Amino acid sequence: MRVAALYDIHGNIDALEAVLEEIDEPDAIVVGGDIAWGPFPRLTVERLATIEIPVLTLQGNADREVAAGQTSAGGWVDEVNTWCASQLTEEQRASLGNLPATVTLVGEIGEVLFCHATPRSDEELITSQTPDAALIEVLGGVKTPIVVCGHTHTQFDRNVSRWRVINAGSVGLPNEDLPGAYWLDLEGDRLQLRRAEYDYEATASRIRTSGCPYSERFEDSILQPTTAAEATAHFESLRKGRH
Ligand SMILES: [Mn+2]
Repeated sequence: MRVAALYDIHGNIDALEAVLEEIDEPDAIVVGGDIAWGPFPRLTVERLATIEIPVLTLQGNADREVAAGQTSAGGWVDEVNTWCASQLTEEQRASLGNLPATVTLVGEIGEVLFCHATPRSDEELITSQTPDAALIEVLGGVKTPIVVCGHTHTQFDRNVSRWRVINAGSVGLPNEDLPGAYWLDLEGDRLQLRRAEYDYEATASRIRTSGCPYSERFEDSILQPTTAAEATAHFESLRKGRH
């Protein structure tokens, strides 16, 4: 079995195209949620619908919020959310609202559970630096030995207790040391964290004229992403604040 996991595309159609060009005839694609919220919501949703190999799509927090037309975050995030919702048809929004939270696949590597943030939540924060005890608490009831997640937009691959936890990274809005479209290639018993390149300057200029509010924020994060270390430290401080 070969599976390409494409997480957190976030309306970045060019990044999605770059990954689709790089993937080598997988048996299936798992789209790990947070599809439309970003500069090209409609193009992204429509492109995913044209893929001819089986696509299993999960719901991320942003998909849930775009479908509902509101976010819990408020501020600029909510403004972008309202705009994204306005770019989609009612049918496209309804389908974002109806996606499953998790999917499980079985391959040579064993059973793999795909979720957006954690198996129990579409917005809980876990990172490469989350202490083992906290991660074990999050994974408590999970029977599947391999868990693939996203949401925090930084790739990692770690073992804790009886689990292997992999963050597939973000296709469209990575928090990584280099720009790129980050994804996970699962082939047989091998898991490979990958990065595709595309023309970041061209994408940034395209975003500038997309009509998406706060377009400069998207341009900046594509040209010069928040680094993995900065993002991880930020998410760890938020995570500690919640517990
Ligand atoms: Mn998310």
